[in-house]
Amino acid sequence: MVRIKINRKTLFILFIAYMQLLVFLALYLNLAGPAELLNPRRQKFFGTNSANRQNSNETYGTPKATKLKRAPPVFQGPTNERQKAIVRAFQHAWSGYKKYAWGHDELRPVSKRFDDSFGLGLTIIDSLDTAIIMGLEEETRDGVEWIRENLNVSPARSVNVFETTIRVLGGLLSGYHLTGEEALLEKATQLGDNLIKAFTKSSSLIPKSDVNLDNGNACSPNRDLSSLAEATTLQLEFRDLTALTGDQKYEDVAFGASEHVHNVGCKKMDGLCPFYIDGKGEFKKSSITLGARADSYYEYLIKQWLQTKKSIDWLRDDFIQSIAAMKKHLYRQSQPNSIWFLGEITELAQFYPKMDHLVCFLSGSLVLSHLNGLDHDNEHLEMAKNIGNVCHKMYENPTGLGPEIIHFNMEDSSDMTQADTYVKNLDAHSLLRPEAIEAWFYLYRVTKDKKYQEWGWKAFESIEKYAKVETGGYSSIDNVLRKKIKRRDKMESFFLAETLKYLYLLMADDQEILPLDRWVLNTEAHPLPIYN
Ligand code: DMJ
Repeated sequence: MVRIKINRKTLFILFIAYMQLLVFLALYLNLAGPAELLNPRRQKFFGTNSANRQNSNETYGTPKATKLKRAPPVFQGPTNERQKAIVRAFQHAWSGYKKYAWGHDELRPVSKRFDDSFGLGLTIIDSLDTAIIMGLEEETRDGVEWIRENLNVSPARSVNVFETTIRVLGGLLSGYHLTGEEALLEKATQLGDNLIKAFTKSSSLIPKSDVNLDNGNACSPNRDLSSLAEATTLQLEFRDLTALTGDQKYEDVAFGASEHVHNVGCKKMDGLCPFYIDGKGEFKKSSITLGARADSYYEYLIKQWLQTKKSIDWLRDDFIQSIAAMKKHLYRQSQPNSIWFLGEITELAQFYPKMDHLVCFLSGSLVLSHLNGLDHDNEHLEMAKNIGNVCHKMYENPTGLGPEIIHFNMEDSSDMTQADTYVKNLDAHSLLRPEAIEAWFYLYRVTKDKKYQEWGWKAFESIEKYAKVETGGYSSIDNVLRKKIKRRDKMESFFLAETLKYLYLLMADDQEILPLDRWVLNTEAHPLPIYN
């Protein structure tokens, strides 16, 4: 009989080999991504892929050891005349861009030239998931091919980290989720590695506002200040990149900025924060607003809470607290017709009855709150409807398009013919922004009230009438109060990424496309999955 002598050292080596085999098997069978193994906190957020399989009726491709991957959903394309018209508008916008600006950032449709402030082929990436959702195969194929063959995510230029994250990183990630095309994830990861330097080169948890995508230099050119929105609207995208790559660093740096703002607390105004924050992470005296520079901070509180499967309580609590503070400090009624709106608090602590078109986004966040059990007395839904309503009022003017900013009359008056709102000349332009239509999309999902579709359709007809440029593309316009329009010669990428996407979703017969309990739309309307 052969006797095998096993000493303690051999036993130890065998034990290690056995453990490695177990880990390898777990990864191979996709029972847990490496990130779950590395970081127990993430396990709470994303669970495991085996849980995904049980709770979903989607089918899965080959399990990849290093990624959380779902099979892309299938989109059937337009099912009614309104949707078909919106798809034609998308194709008109895309073909103008393709003819005169292909590979550049944005089309200038009147002069048939282009703008290049990012150097990233912005419109292709920002629009890609709209083409996918609309079922447009040729546009999708061309877009993916350009990204695969031509996109250089390290151009030698300084870009705004927030804009690049929400539009480009968000667009690449959602494109990946909706197609499964590996090149999109590869580019997203390389871009994430360039953008992350805005955090690693900062001496605080707040990232620099700008980063050079080539040499990694990072700075905040405006007096070392970042806006609240710039620092706290990166987290959905960076967390998704972590979920897909298994590399924890992306989520950690981005979430650090959110945690910092949470810890500072903005207690003076019950959770409403001033819109400037400096390089040391300290808030600077500045206005309080739901509009430019602050808006998506509030949006990402609830959307991060949803993305992380409701596992981080303080995100939910900060959101609820901030809505209560909005009601207390910013939510007012105009005169004489008592129209609810959200105003601002100036640097000098005065209430200012002004509302940006951007503020209309808040309806969506309030609807999400309502749908997810945070709205006990339907107060959030009520507020969402009132904001949807005042955003519709913004569109009641000669062109039927919404201006950039609106002001409200607060003077007591018995003269009921007096106007509740007015638009200053400098604020009368329209960039064809999405937020009002976004609001009506969310409100339609929750109420099924057809008036929201009608409002959206009217806005679309006005876009067709006043913003369409015959030779291709759509243009921002100078003054929505004048029927004799002057074009601004710019087609913003968010017109394709958001405005047309929300219109298409709003008109859908099947309101189960991109169900809101499975997808969270980033602030640029790029859908990212809620992992089970
Ligand atoms: C978009 O880039 C995003 O929605 C952002 O959060 C705010 N502004 C524009 C569209 O208006």
